[in-house]
Amino acid sequence: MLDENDYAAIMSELNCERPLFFMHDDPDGLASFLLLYRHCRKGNGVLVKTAPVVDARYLRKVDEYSPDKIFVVDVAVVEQEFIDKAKVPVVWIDHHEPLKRSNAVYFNPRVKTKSAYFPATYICYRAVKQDLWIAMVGCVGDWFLPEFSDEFAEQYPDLLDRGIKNPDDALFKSKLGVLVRLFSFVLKGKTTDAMKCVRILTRVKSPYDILMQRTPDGRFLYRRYEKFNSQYQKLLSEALSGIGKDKLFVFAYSNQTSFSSDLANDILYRYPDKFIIIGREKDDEIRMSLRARDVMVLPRLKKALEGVDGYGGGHEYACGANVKKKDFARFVDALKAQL
Ligand SMILES: [Mn+2]
Repeated sequence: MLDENDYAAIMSELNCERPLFFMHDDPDGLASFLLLYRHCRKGNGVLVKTAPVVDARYLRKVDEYSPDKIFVVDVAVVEQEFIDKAKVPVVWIDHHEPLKRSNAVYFNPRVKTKSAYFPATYICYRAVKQDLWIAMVGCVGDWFLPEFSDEFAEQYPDLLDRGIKNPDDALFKSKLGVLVRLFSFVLKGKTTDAMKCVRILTRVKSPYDILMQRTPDGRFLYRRYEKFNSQYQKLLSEALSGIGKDKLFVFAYSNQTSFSSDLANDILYRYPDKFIIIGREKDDEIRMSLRARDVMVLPRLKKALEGVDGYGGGHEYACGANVKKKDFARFVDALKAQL
């Protein structure tokens, strides 16, 4: 767990002139960036797409921008080579499995408490103490209902009911959940379009500007959300029509845009006793999101990956994996055998 000294240290790190922020491309990463950026109102953001890794490929972004400091938020891996070659201080705020790196300032609650679960957004909010609504979007996006939920429900009673006591209900039974999906969907599609939405979000004053489309900015974001939401709803009903009696539920699709983690979360909420694999075909691979609630996903995934051409990892009950198409059936069988 981090404490007030850590949060104060994050605040003093933000005291710089040209920060460059690398963020994970999901609601937690986006909200983390927004909280830090909206506090200092300086610098530039970069989306870390595909794999949650900041490595030497991203040095080009550093060269282009010439920052005086680099922040990395909600990205599981920062390679030592990146830190060494970036030539400016690197501040890394994360909540995945802790890694050992030298010459980076590292804030991760799991360094001290292995089992701690606090999204990166939570850490950033405890530091900057502003933009409560953005903090709630990021936390609930990572299935976490923070202690400031009550304060939020008081200020925005129509966005979150005070009776809601778990993140699932916040995600699927409240208007806050719409904002979470919006934070997820506006990051989809072309990076230039996604970054336009990110920039708009740095200046939005109120969540109602978006939800009620009260301003041109809010309307733009909502339209972008609707565009992807209609694709998403189509895929969701297609997936749901295939639900059967088996413990294991596998749905594969080949959309250009990935909705795997959104679909996996949504279907798990409706069918909490299923083990869910949502896979998207891309080139000769299947890229998957895996979820379950009553059995651990990570150890079963590791075992199923033995002897197949693929890799994967993540949290205990929520993982991602990539397997070559030719091995997919064997991978699914290996998982099934463990259920
Ligand atoms: Mn994330």
